[in-house]
Amino acid sequence: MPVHNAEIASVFREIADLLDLEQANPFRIRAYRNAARTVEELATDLAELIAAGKELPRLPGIGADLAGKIREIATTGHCATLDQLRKAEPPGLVEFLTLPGLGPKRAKAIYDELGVHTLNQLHRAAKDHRLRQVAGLGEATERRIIEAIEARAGKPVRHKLSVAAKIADSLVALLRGAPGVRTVEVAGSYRRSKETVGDLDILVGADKVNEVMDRFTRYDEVAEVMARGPTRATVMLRSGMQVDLRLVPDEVFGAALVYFTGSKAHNIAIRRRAQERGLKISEYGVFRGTRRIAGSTEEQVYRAIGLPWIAPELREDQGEIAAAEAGALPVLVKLADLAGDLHCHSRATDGHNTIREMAEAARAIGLSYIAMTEHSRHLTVAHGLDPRRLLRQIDEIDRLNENLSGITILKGIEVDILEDGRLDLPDDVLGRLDLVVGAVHSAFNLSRERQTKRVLLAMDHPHFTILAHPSGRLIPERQPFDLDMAAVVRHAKARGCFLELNAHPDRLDLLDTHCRMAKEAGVLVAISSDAHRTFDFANLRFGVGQARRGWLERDDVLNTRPLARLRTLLKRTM
Ligand code: DGT
Ligand code: CA
Ligand code: CA
Repeated sequence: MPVHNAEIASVFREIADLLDLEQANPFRIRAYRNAARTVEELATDLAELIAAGKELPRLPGIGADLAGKIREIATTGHCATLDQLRKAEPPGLVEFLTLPGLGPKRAKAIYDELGVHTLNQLHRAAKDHRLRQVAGLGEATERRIIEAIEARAGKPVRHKLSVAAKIADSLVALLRGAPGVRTVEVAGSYRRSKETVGDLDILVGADKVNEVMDRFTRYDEVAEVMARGPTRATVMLRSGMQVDLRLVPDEVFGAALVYFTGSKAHNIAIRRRAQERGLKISEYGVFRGTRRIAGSTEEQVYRAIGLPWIAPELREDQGEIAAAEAGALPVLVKLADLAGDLHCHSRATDGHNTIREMAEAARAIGLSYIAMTEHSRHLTVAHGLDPRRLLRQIDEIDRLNENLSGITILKGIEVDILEDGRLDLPDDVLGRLDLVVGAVHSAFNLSRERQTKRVLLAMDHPHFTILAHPSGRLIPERQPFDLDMAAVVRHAKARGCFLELNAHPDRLDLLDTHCRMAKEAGVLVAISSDAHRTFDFANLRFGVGQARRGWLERDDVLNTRPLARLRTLLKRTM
């Protein structure tokens, strides 16, 4: 079985963790961690290069020793160093290290201090809130550990949309390449752009059914073929993603696509509507008696029950059927509608590229402006900017703007909203910026009342423009914090501020329901990448998907405006 970069990276990570347990040389540990990141982010498959007898590319931080290990892992699937290190530690502890969110120090503390020696004991200890007795461990880690252990025990797991997208993209490419294939559509929650996906549901229209089935079940990421029939198959991929594939005849492709796109609630609602009209609707078509009156396209299916086509992102039985009936469906915002991006970082703080590189990458995907919004000093882990460094960056941006064509860099900041609602930088500095994106990065556990007051106070600040990732959630590990979003939306309207929809796949925050609240209140939403490297602009697609789930149209989105219009909107009048 071929080894992929992600697996090489995870071997390196485990080695680093085990070396850390042994209190080995920190430089050696860091070298493994950096190598893991480098390998993981590489676009080319290293095992493939090696199998093809090619030289490994020269990679930063990967010398002869690590290159040798890459070879060893890629060709044998094992790593002698790792095996040795594993033998030196108790097996329970080695297992703890494979859980997300449990680093070596904490794992060892749990093992030694709490006398917790197996995964079962760890699960119990987390449920009983005993892990908190270890310094640095809190409720969030306990919850994450419980989730990870339960996921392993076969309980359902959900995958981030970005993870699902990578898998879906490769599967679509694989299947489109099969002989006789006419159509491939990924349906289900993925097509509805839900922030997490339980499994992928793929529909294929093709002549040569067996060839498609073979190609699918022999895909090299398949860990197990769970079921295979003449027209459907289910596989488990090595990533833990389950994929259902169905071969569907052309005459009913549209009906199957509607059915398997869901949501279940939407399906039930349209079935009821069909029944009211004396029709039957199923994955095989819309029927009057035994006669099929629609099936080949989605448009036909909806038309047969008296509705215009409804975009997948709206299919949640949240009013879309009434809106369709009334001819009042929104014309949803599209990726191509975005004119710019109002939140990104550079190497000056925790980003990985220069400002110029970020600007050029944004221009390359068709944007005409970006705002640099580095972290502010309070966020020390990100090396946040103090006034002096921010002023220097302002000058740098002025110089860059003189030299760049086709893209304008706006001057901004992602300023921390402190616990009392003050902003983390002085007024005179903030006043020199084109926009101020304010963010909560600390004290997530305040009461609803205090958290809300904190955010409203920040918005009162005359220079405040956009509230970044309003709920603070991180998928899957951090729930939204307690905030009265209706009050925030009202206040944004009153103060002339905007709300961000952070497109990072770990955030997708503004939540869809809150997008709708903003739209109804007339508060514009900024769909922002929060890019930390040039290729992060690609995440905008997930932000747009989420905005569409929130019924947003082009005019509901701040950064669809051309630059001149945007500048007017950014000037606070209230
Ligand atoms: P997921 O996979 O949990 O993220 O969510 P979905 O929506 O992809 O759900 P999944 O994979 O279980 O099924 C795909 C679609 O098939 C679902 O959105 C609607 C349809 N479907 C599945 N089960 C039922 C059902 O019992 N009744 C109806 N009406 N539709 C169903
Ligand atoms: Ca699904
Ligand atoms: Ca499914």
